[in-house]
Amino acid sequence: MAFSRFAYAPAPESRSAVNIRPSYGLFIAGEWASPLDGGHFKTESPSSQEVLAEVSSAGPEDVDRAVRAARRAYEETWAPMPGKERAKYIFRVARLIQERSRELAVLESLDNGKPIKESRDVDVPLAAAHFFYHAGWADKLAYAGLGPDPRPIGVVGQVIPWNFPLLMAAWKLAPALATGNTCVLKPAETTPLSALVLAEIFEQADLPPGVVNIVTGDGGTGATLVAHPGIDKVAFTGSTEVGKHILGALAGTGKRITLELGGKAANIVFDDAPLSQAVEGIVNGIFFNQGHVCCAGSRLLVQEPVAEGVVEALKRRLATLRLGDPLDKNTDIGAINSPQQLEKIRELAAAGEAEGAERWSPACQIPERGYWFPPTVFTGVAPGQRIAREEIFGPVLSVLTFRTPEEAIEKANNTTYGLSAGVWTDKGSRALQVASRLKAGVVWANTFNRFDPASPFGGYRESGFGREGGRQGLSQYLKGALDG
Ligand code: TAP
Repeated sequence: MAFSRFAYAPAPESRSAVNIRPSYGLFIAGEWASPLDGGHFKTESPSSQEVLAEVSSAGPEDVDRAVRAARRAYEETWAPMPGKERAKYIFRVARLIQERSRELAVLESLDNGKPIKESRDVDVPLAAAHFFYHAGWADKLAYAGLGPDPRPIGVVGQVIPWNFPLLMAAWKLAPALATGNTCVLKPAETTPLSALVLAEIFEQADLPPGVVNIVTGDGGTGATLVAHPGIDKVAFTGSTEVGKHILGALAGTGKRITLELGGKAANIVFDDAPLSQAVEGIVNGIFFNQGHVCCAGSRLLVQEPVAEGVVEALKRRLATLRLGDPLDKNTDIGAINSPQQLEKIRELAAAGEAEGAERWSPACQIPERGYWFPPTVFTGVAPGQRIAREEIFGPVLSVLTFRTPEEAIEKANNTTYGLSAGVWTDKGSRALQVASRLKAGVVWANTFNRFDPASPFGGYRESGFGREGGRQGLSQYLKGALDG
């Protein structure tokens, strides 16, 4: 499915690395359980629409069983266990993720639609890195600057989205486990498989029963989980809309909550930037993972003198990207995760055209089956247009221009979100000065979309609150010395 000048021979990763079961139960108290009052649903591959497996949907009784199992494990096993013993389990999980990395990468690309080179080189290694990093903290919490006697919060309900299914599970589970909490995790309905293989890994690692429970299902299962009275803390990653709803539903319950929500990041390119490097950064910022990235650089702010050249170079680069089979090692752009998401991207792109922005995509062949959207660039975008304000969560870039640093900062901050931003300039002082005035949780300088478990990640304003990663992330799962 190439649309570049060069034709690459197909180089598909073998599916033989995965052994998908025809059906999966719920993972509760260390066992695979059939739903008591839920049902079943099918998960399909977005690139081929092939049904991959039947998955259980947890009803209220199932969620209750999972929360009770987590409570028992919390009280009897996990919280009383010395940190150095917990560390051994978490370390083992990290090693097993590495051992099963090929299988996990293929599975993630099948279920999510993302290119294998991303699942293989980004999602899976970073997931292992999160477990390794947090294994290291488990016996050192008293030295993390979080008070002399930091204690776990209890049972945590965790709800995650479909864009980085395994990685988001790792972001949630690793710090919670390191700090002595037990978990009930709900993966997204369209991408449950890697979390279920993670459950197999917990079995392999002999993680005590009930320490992690995985309840698959739709948004209703998520709502039941976060509302369950046996949950002490909710950690949610997903859309701002659902995040606001959860925040409202939890008001007055005394439950702790962290929300990692949407974004509309500005990627700011100054005229002194290394431009070819910046073009790579722009491509990585928005077209990586089909733009299914909360911190995607979906607004390009480029300084006027170089705007035309940057856009031309960007278009030339986009014309070389390959869209198609996610399992092909040469694929750059995979499938859109679901028909609903494809519809949302189409609707917003049509709104961009209707509002007068100029739309461009490289010539490309769209596969007949599956859900696809070509990389798309809008130029002549005005700050008030929907494509400049709303999160598209797809491979769509809105280009705006600026004259002065002041104007760039004002335009970058002109959003209800505040998750991430990027600055491209030759001057270190300018990068630091601009970064300090951007209202975003993460600011990358001369790079974009870089992640490290030691680096805290999270947002401001409608992008949520709380941090994941680093000691800041640990603190979200601990009762500090000050709050008893
Ligand atoms: P959502 O529709 O919000 O879904 C996220 C998760 O919440 C899914 O597991 C979903 O289940 C579940 N859910 C839906 N309604 C719920 C409810 N009322 N109560 C509890 N749980 C509920 O988001 P999405 O479309 O999957 O993910 C895309 C969004 O996530 C984007 O806005 C993106 O920016 C954001 N995101 C943010 C970050 C960070 S770190 N800030 C990282 C990744 C993604 P179903 O899947 O079954 O609907």
